[in-house]
Amino acid sequence: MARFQMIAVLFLSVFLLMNTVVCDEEKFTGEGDGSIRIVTVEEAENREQKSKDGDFLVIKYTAEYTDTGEQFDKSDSKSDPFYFKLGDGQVLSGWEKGLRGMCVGDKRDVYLTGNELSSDKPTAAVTPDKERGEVVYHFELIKILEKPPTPNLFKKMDFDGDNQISKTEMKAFFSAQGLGGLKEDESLDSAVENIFDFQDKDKDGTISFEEFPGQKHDEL
Ligand SMILES: [Ca+2]
Ligand SMILES: [Ca+2]
Repeated sequence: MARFQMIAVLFLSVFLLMNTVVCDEEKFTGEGDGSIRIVTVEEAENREQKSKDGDFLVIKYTAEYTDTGEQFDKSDSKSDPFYFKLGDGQVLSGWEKGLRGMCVGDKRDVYLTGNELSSDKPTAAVTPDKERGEVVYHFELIKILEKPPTPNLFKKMDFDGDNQISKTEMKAFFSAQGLGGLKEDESLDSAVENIFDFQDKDKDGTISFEEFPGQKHDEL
C-alpha cells in the first residue's frame, strides 16, 4: 500500500515536472474563447513597463496562415513604423488580447482563429480570410508611447534625401496631404512662397535641416 502510494506520488511528480518544462518552453499565457493562443518567443530583461489599454504601441510583425505558411501581412509594407492605440478597437480582437502586458523588446507569436480575427473599427492591418483557418502573428514590441508619435516632417518632405527641402518637394508634400492646414484662399504656389519667406533664412532657395522649424527628429 505504502509502496503503491510512493510510486503514485513519484509518477505524479514526474508528470508535473514534465508539464512545467513544457510550459516554460511554450508559455501558453492566453486562452480566451479557445481561438487565441500566445507563445512567448523572447522576453526582454527590463520588465518594469508593461503594455496596457490606452498605450500607443509601436510594433513590428509578420503574419501568415499556419496551414500553408503563406504570408498575408507585415508591418514593413507600411510606410511608417506601425503603431496603434491598445484597447481602442482599432485592431483585430486577437491583437487587443495578445499584445497586453508586453514589455519593450518582447517577442510573441499569437495564434488566432474565428472572431479573434475581426475588429470594431477599420484597421490598417490586413484582415485575413477567416475561412482559411488559423493564422499566426509574429509580434515584436518596439516602443510604448503615452501619446501618438509626431511624424518627422523634414524627412517626409525631403523626398530625395539631400537634407534640403526644395519648393518642388514642399509642393509635392502638400499636394499629397490635400493641402491640409493651409488657408483656403491661398494657392499652393503662394502658400509655399510664404513659407519660404519665413523659413529660408539665407535665401538660397531651399530650406536646410537647420532652418526647418518643424518636427525633424524621429520619435520612433
Ligand atoms: Ca531635398
Ligand atoms: Ca536655405
